[in-house]
Amino acid sequence: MTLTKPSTAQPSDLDGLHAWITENCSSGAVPVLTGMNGDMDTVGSAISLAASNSNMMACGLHLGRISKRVCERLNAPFRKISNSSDLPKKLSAVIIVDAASSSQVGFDLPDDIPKCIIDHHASNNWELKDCDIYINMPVSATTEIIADYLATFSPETMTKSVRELLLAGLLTDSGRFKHNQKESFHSANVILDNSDIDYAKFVEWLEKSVTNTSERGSLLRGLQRTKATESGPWSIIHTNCGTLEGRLAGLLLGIGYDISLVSRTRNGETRMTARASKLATSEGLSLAIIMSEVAKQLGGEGGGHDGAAGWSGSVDMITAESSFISHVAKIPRSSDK
Ligand SMILES: [Mn+2]
Repeated sequence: MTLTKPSTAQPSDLDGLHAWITENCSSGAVPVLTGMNGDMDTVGSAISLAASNSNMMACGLHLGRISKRVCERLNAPFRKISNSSDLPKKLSAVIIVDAASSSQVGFDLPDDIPKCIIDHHASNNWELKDCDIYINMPVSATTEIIADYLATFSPETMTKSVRELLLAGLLTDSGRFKHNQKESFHSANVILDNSDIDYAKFVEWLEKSVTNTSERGSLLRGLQRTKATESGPWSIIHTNCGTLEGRLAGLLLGIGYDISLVSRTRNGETRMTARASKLATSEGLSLAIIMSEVAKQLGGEGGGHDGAAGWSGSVDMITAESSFISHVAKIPRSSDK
């Protein structure tokens, strides 16, 4: 497994992206594939981009909880597939949005056609050929790249529905504008400018996340099992939970620890979900790097962002958590120097 830091894209890369899209969409169908977690950023990016060309179609394995709600509200076109044989037969190319490696798509990609990757993760495992194009910008959400692209090259695509998809992706990936860079406010303005979206109303609707009785029970049991530990200069609060790990990790971080970690094991696969405070990431902690290190040590897949990352693989929970905690201990804290 290689971990390469992509060279940061320049705004002029969007010209290259547009040329690639124009060329490849002229000769056949181009599916826009989402990451298999189906989060709002990947789904919002795929559907919005696909709206700009009739030869594109947003496809993926899964719609996450928020994505499903937003797609239902907007009646947004998304094709659920289970593997590459569900894709149209004559493909001219494929676009993958918001995924740091081919394995994050969840099925084997056809390898005889050009691919375009549009992403914002800090590290990646893509293997590229000459006909491929890789766009990576250090933004808080992939929908920011798509918004920039559409506003420049296809402004007529920026309908109210597309803008809401883009905004929902940005809101969720930036933690409701809590851990984004200042440039994200520019993106938000590009998305909202000259639209009749009622911003406050939209946010309120998006925030309304209804949990059912069994999910609340699961979260509550997760809270009851919570343990705190010190790992080197960092404080960690951790537990395990059968569902909604991201939600629980967010709740736990609110208590004031540097890091929250929530694990779950199902059918021999363990999944870890971690969140870190802004203070911790500003003092040198990167959960993306730690999860990649865990993957190097234990196998499986790990990565994400400095403040939010995950790992999954086939070891038991104790082994996975121990690996995570021991990697955290090795990171120096800049305020300690
Ligand atoms: Mn994203």
